[in-house]
Amino acid sequence: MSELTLPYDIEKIRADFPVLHENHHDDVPLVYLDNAASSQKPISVIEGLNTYYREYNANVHRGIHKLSEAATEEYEGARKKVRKFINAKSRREIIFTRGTTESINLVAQTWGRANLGAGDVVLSTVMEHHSNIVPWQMLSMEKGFTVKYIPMLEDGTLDMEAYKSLLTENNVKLVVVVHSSNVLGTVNPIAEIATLAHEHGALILVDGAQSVPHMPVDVQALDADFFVFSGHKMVGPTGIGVLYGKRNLLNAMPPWMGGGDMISKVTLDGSTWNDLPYKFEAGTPSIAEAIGLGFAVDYLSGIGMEKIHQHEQIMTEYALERLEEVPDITVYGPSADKKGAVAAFTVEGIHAHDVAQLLDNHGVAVRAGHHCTMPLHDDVLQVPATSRASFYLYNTPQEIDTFIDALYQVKKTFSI
Ligand code: 7TS
Repeated sequence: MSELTLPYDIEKIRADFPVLHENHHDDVPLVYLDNAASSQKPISVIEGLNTYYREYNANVHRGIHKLSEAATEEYEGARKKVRKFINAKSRREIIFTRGTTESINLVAQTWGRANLGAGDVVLSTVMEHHSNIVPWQMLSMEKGFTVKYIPMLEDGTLDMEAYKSLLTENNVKLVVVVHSSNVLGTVNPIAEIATLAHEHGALILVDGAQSVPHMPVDVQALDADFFVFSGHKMVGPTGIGVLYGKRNLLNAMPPWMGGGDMISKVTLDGSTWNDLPYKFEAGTPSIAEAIGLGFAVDYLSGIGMEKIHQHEQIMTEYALERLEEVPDITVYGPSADKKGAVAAFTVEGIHAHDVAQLLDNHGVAVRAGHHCTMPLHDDVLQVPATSRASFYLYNTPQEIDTFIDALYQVKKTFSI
């Protein structure tokens, strides 16, 4: 383990995250391996929120007073930071939402409602998070289109041949696909999936909830029509997320929620809509949270997404190697070189929830359950639940050792 060379000074990074140094279990330190659910926050983000509330809290786009101007400047500044971070062409293509789930529902309720009908197909995958299945199922019940699913190969990757056939055989209007799976870690070949979708006249929506926090993302290089993600998984606050959309598509879409800020003119007989991005940001937005997301982007960019990705690859490879040593363990998903920073596993004879519960006694925080991917668990993995360790920029090889030691203790408790 000590031979592992990390791309940055890990102790310096860890010093930025106060919660990692809190005493949660009296005598054992916290080993936080539930990053796919939500990440921890650095001081710069926590202080950024604090400073906003203490020094320039006001509504945005409304006041002509100094405080409102300061809040608006930071809020719009965050939008510019996000634009640069994912290489969108214009800040107008960055819509602030509450998170990935809301971003997908927005596209379903606006683009979907306007463009999908009987005879059409929305193509999803069996490895999607529920948030990229259920909104399409809900809309399909109303509009009469069909939701179909790209199957997977044995190695945990998407079946690209089946994808091509599904595109050829159906009137596919939209492909909705996760960039990096929150359970298997599979990183899907988005650029290739997008090219094929476009060749067949379909658009593509990419769920980047597990990619934007962990690797460099360039929405133009991927040629994604819509790309969505959440702030809280990328060292930012909860309650803020992003919908990126190509400008011509967003311009043509009707608004979703009506109210303040999203209008150009309101009369008692009808209304007209504001320009992008405000057309999709009705009401007072999550101001502090957007500003906090801006600080999160600054923090990640300051380290460099390439380096963060490199660090996580080292962690994932090491974790998989150590998990392999432990008898009676099944790890799901592709090999480390094709995988994000996730290891979902089961221990023979012990329920996934018991594994997580007992690991917690050793200070090791993992998640157990179906991780909002019931079809993946039921139809592909054929287990009701998995335990999942997921890594981020502040995790260390020593923490993986602690996790593995704790796993041996769990097995001992069950005499396995
Ligand atoms: N898509 C993926 C791939 C996700 O991993 C998640 C959250 C979402 C969408 C939804 O994001 P939200 O911010 O709108 O909730 N995934 C998880 C998880 O794996 N454990 O807890 C939340």
